[in-house]
Amino acid sequence: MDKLKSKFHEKSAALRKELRGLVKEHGTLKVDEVKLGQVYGGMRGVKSMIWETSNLDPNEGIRFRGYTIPELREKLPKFQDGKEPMPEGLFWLMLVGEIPTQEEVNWLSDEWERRSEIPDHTFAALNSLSADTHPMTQFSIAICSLQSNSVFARRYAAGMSKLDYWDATYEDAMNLIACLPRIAAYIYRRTYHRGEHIDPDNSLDWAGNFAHMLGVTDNEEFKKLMRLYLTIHADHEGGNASAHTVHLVGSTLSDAYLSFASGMNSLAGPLHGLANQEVIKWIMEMIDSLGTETPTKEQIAEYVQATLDDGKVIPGYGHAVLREPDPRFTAQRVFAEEYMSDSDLIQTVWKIFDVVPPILQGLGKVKNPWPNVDAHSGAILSHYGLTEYSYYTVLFGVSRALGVLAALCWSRALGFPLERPKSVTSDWIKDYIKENA
Ligand code: CMX
Repeated sequence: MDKLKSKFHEKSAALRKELRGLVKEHGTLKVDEVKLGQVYGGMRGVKSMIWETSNLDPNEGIRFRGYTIPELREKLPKFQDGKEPMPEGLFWLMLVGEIPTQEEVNWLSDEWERRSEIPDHTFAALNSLSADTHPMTQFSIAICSLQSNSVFARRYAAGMSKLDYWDATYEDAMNLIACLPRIAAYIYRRTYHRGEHIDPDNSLDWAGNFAHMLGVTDNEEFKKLMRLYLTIHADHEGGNASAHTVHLVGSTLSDAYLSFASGMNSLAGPLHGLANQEVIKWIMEMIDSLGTETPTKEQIAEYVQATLDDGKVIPGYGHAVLREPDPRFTAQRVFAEEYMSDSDLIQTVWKIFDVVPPILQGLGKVKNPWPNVDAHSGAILSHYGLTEYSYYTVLFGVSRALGVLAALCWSRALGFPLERPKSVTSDWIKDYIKENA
């Protein structure tokens, strides 16, 4: 058994034992109460699931196993003498709760490279799709097509014991994560570059190799960006739509491939991950409509107002949990300040940041007027030549695999049951009000 797997087994078996006792002793302890507004309001804030890999504070933002993004940038191992963390290190941290050594992260890079062979039928499935199929649809189909490799599905069919679910899920998670850069790059090249594919460079790390296979630019900064990008998008606790979808589907014992593909279909919605393409589309339309690449704050304010008057949301702003600027936005801003602060597009993103919050605050209903992760990413990607914005959510998806699949390993190891909350009808609610209000 490899070192990561045996560490995970040791830690998860100990927690499983502890939790059994804890639930037995305190199972009736109230941890929350649900209000009618939450029942009709998308279950905001209802504490109803366990997610070990990260936690989201409304004001401070995300912490991965207790570490903030600036701390991860400092503490996680780097590729060669680079400054950005390697996503391999974050996966290790999320899975076993320890910052790995450089040697451990290098091992994980090599291990993912070893597991990265894609079956021919996955390429054939992608090649059968029309080139205008949305990249997220292609991504989801490719992931489903890989499911024939599922160790969990094969061992389940052969009568695997419940106690081994964690083991087969770990194998699936590792294999799937290993394959994602190649698949995602294949989708990019077939959709936007006449199917001229670029072979992997196995001297590179997971994120660096992905950047290489995308073939957008020779600029080494783009590899650094991918390391940062694939780290900061990886996890956002368990209640967000894509993570929760993976959790829900996984709770039926669907394997990691089917569960993750479902999560990607959820990420593909414009209120969630697709917002990263919507942001840059909205900015480009604004630039076109104003006829200038350097709009003033006054011009931006008018355009924002016109968007709201048309009954649309301002993409990249607002959040269901956060109540302050998203630290993932700030991390990208810090990167942009270092490498491209004189870009007109980046300057526009920063002006939008000054203009939008007071306007949204003025509406009196928006709970969080601040930018989220999606407000910044498109401008940085465009700077390096990745201008095909309908591809952006695939990048988010590749990263999101790290968190949701580490969490799926925990769900299987802790023996979580089928998820099945209770629904009621509006008639039931009306009767309840009559009797209780
Ligand atoms: N622009 C305009 N109106 C907004 C808004 C925005 N950016 N954010 C929220 N509102 C509106 C809501 O549409 C809602 O209006 P109605 O009452 O008329 O329906 C009202 O403000 C209250 O919403 P809220 O409680 O503040 O926000 P929610 O928790 O319901 O929704 C979110 C959160 C992210 C869906 C919402 O802020 C939004 O639509 N933002 C734009 C899309 C976006 O950037 N999504 C990406 C989020 C991050 C990610 O998952 O990747």
